[in-house]
Amino acid sequence: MKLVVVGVGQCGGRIADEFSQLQSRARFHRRIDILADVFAVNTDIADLSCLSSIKSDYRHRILIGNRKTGSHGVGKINQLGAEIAKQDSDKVIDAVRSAERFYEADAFLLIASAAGGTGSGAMPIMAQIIKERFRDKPVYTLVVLPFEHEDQTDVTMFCNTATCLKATYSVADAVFLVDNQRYVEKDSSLINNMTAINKLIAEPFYDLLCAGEEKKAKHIGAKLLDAGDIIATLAGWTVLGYGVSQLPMVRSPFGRRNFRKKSTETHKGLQAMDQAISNLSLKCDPKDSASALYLLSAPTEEMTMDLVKELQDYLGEVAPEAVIRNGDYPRREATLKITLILSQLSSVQEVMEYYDKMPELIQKKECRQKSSEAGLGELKKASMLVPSLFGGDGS
Ligand SMILES: Nc1nc2c(ncn2[C@@H]2O[C@H](COP(=O)(O)OP(=O)(O)OP(=O)(O)O)[C@@H](O)[C@H]2O)c(=O)[nH]1
Ligand SMILES: [Mg+2]
Repeated sequence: MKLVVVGVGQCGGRIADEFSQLQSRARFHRRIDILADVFAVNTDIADLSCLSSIKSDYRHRILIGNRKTGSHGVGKINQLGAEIAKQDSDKVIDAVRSAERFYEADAFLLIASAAGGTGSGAMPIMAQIIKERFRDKPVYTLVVLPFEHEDQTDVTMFCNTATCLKATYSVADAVFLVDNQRYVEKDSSLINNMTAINKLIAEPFYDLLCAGEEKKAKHIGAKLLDAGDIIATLAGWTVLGYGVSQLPMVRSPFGRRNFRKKSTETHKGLQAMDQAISNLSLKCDPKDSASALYLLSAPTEEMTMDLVKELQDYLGEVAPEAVIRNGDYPRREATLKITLILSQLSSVQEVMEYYDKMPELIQKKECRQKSSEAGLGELKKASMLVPSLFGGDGS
C-alpha cells in the first residue's frame, strides 16, 4: 500500500519525518516504495527547518499563514490554525497533486497532535478539503493525544483535543488514535524523548505497507495482505498494536542457519499477538471493534497452518464482534512480528472523557471571563479620580 503522508504542526511534521525514514528503509532494504510522497505543513518555520528526512524544498515543507503568525506558530489557538488552513489550502493541494507518485497512491494519511494549535486546527480542515478534491482515495488521520500531565494542567490543550477529535472524526474515513501517555507508561525514559516515541508510533506501519508492495516471490505471502484488505478494514475510530518475538537461531548439521522448529512457534506467535494487544496505541476494549486485521511477518518455515489458526482463534476470542482479515509476510529475519489493527470501535473511553468534560470546562471558562470583566470594570471605576497624563476626562 502506498500513502501520501501529510504531517501538520510540530508533532505531525516530526512523525511524518519518521514515515519518510521508513520509506528510505523500504527502498534501501526491500527495493520498494511505500509512500507516494511525504509533506510537512506548519505555521512555524523553525519546526519545518528541524526536520531531517522530508525533502527540504518549499513544496515538501510547506509554510502556511506566515502573514498572520510571522512564521512563529499559532500559540495553541486552534481556531487560527483552522482559519489559516482554509486560506492556504491551495498551497497544500498543489503540492499534493504534484506528488512524485501521486497516481500510485492508495490513500492519504494526515498526522497531527490534537492538543496544539496548528495541527489540531488545520488537520481536520485539510482532511475535509483533500477529501473533496480527491474523491477516489480514502483520507485517514493519525491523531496524537497529549500526555496526562499536559491536559490535566492546561485547559486549552484539553479543549483543543476534544475539538480536534470531533472535527477529525466527522471528516476522515478512519482516525488512528495514538496516546502519548501509553508510550511513557511502558518506558518512563521516553518522557523527554519524542524521537523515540515517534519511531514507536511509525514502526507498525512498516510491514503493513511493505507487504502489499513486494515484488520478489519469496517475500509474497500465501495470504497476501494488500491495500484492499487494509482499506476494507479501516473505518471510524481505530487503534494499532505491534508485538515482536525473537526466534532462537540454531545451526543445522549442514552448517546452514535455521530456525528451531517446535511447538514453541505457536507459543512465540501468541506471545507476539498478546504483546500487540496489550501495547495498543490507545487503551480500549477489543470487544468494541467491528473489524480487525493482523499481519504475521516471520520466516516462511515458522508460519505454519497451526500458528495461523491459533492466532485467528485467539484474536476471535479477544475481539468476538470483529470481522478479522489477516495476511502473512515471509521475511528471513530471526523475529516473529504481529501488526494489529482494531477498527470500527463502537466505544472509546478516552474520547468519551474528553467530550464529557467539555460542558463543565466551557462553563468554568465563561464564569472566569465574566469575573475578569467585572474585576477590570471595578479597576476602571476606581481609577476615575486618578489624574490623567492625556488630558480629557481622566479615563
Ligand atoms: N508524539 C509526539 N508528540 C509531540 C511531538 N511534539 C509535540 N508533541 C505533542 O503535541 C502537543 C503539542 O502540539 P504541537 O504539535 O507541538 O503543536 P502545533 O500543531 O505545532 O501547534 P502550535 O505550536 O500551537 O502552533 C503536545 O501534546 C505534545 O506533547 C512529537 O514530536 N511527538
Ligand atoms: Mg508548533
